[in-house]
Amino acid sequence: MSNHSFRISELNFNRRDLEDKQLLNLYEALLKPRLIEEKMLILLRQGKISKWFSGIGQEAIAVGVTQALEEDEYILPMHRNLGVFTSRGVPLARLFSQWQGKANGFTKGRDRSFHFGTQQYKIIGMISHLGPQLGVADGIALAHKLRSEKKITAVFTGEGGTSEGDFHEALNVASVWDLPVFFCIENNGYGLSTPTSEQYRCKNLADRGLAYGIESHSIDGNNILEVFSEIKRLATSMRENPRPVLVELKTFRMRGHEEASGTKYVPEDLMNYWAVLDPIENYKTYLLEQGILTENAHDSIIQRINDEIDLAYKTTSEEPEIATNLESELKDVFAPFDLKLANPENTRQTNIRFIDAISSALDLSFERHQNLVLMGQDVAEYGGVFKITQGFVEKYGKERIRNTPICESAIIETAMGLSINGFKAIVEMQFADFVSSGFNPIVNYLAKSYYRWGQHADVVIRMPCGAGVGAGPFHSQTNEAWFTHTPGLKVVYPAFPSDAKGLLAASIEDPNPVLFFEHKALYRTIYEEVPDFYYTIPLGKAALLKSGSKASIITYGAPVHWCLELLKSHPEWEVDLIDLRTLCPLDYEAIRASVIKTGKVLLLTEDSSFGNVMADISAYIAEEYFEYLDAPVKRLSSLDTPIPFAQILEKQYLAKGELAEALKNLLAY
Ligand SMILES: Cc1ncc(C[n+]2csc(CCOP(=O)(O)OP(=O)(O)O)c2C)c(N)n1
Repeated sequence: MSNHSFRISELNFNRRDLEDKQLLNLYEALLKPRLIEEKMLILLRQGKISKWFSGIGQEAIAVGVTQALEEDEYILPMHRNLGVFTSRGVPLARLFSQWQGKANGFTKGRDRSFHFGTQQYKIIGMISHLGPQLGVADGIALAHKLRSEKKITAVFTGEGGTSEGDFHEALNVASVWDLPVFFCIENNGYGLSTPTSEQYRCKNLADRGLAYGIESHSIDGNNILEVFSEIKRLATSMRENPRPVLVELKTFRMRGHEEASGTKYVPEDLMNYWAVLDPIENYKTYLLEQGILTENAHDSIIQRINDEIDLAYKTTSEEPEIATNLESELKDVFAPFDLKLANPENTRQTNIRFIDAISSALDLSFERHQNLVLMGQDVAEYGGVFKITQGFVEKYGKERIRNTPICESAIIETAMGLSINGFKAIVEMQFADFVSSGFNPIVNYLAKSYYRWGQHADVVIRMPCGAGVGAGPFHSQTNEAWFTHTPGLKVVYPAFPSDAKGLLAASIEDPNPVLFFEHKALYRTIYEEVPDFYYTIPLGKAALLKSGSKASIITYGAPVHWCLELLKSHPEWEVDLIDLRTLCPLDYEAIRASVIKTGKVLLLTEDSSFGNVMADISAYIAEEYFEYLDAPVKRLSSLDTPIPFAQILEKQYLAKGELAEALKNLLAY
């Protein structure tokens, strides 16, 4: 026998103070997902649905937890938790349409199975990566807490998912912030083919709670009355005394990981052992023995549920295939947003640094958006490593200016959860380089959420970036191209204080996820007259800084200043200098107009060469405006090496040293 060591020798049902009607309701709630699954297995064999992750034998967990929560409390289920959806009363026809990729589903055919959320039913579905929703639950719970609402949030993970970093980060954040999150580990013995012995080495996963300072409990996951009563008891106490609780619900996966993969690797005796512990059969026997249920009543419940299933299935079958619409496919990558331009009458200006402009945009945005929260390492009393948020705690309080543990993933997920539950969030990366530790939720959760099921991600991630400061490979990167490649993210990269202020304010207003790049070398070197008041600059508009007819330099960020410096000593080089300011959306019109005018283009970036943003702009110009060109499109980027530390090496790395020569050659071509 595998070491799925916990064993439930028998199911002892204890009704406590539950009335007959409640006991029967729980029974019916258990039966529903089972009967739907039986239907799905038939349809799967007939090739009418694509994939199925069975929860047969595990229903007591999803049903028990959902029934124990208030209807307006969020639940974040996993792929086997059909019982969450049925217990919340999600119409079956919509579920079936979802699984068949039809329009009446929840994702317009854009995602499959349980990969969707619905605010209407307060269910926030998973993404395939399993772990990220644990941190999202933190954010949802934080939003409740900030509004002083006595609500808890329940989130599921399998025991396999507990090996992911997201699990540990999410538990830790919930612990240090006392967030009322129910972390429910559904331990079903196997993660795909991997038994628990190869997944973790603690005796019970519940024991992990201790390491995070979190109360934890083990629950017999096949016993609906245990699950329901324990969760209800704990939920009541968590609402009064907000804190996370970890529960390990022990059960077994009775079918393959998904239907096609089978269960050959599961020892037969283990399967047999669990088969007799079926949560529905045993509960039925209990109800019959207690005289609460009769066989006749049982048959009529089955009939009623099956009728509902058949009717819903008929509705879905008659629904046509989804109609394709290119326009809406492209449009739905971003939540609609109409920036109301703010341009104050009073144009008093002060000469300030780039860094002050960022600080001012944040400050004014905090005044303007009462639901705005900032999270980052050392951003509170310490003011952030660049001191951009100095004094903010005194002004806006610790609840809105939040120091975080070092856990980029969970904090970005928390930001997503805040957005789901009505807040706006800013996450400060201490250095843009560290965003790699939060990459997954950005590119998979935040970027795809609106397209998948219409949930915007009102999150700005601030990215202090860039080289030229002698900081070596891990504090110098300009990693915008990691994100411009991913549909669903906006990417902003200002070069001047006034732009930084207006674009940051606009990014915060925008309900979509924005990566906001702030070049560290500009922070304290670039000054400008900047309006004192709140104003916005729309994303997606480049700035023409110099106008000339001989060539176009298209660039952004620190290289804008390299160009200005160079052109100062070469007034005879009459060029268009375009500062893109925003990389997504990109101002194609500004590029077009300049290329047509000059016929020669230099595309300049600080980033290393292969696959940077300019590679695409180059391809765009070559494809669309070839006949206007008087020279090959010239790209100038930094070396394809990591960024070296020693100043002399860094200087050699940066494209700046090649700029004068490259421009001279282009003009002479
Ligand atoms: C990050 C990531 N790695 C691998 C997978 C592939 N995968 C999907 S489900 C799964 C097993 C999950 O096991 P567990 O969390 O115990 O949940 P269960 O399927 O047993 O309910 C694996 C390996 C994935 N979806 N995401």
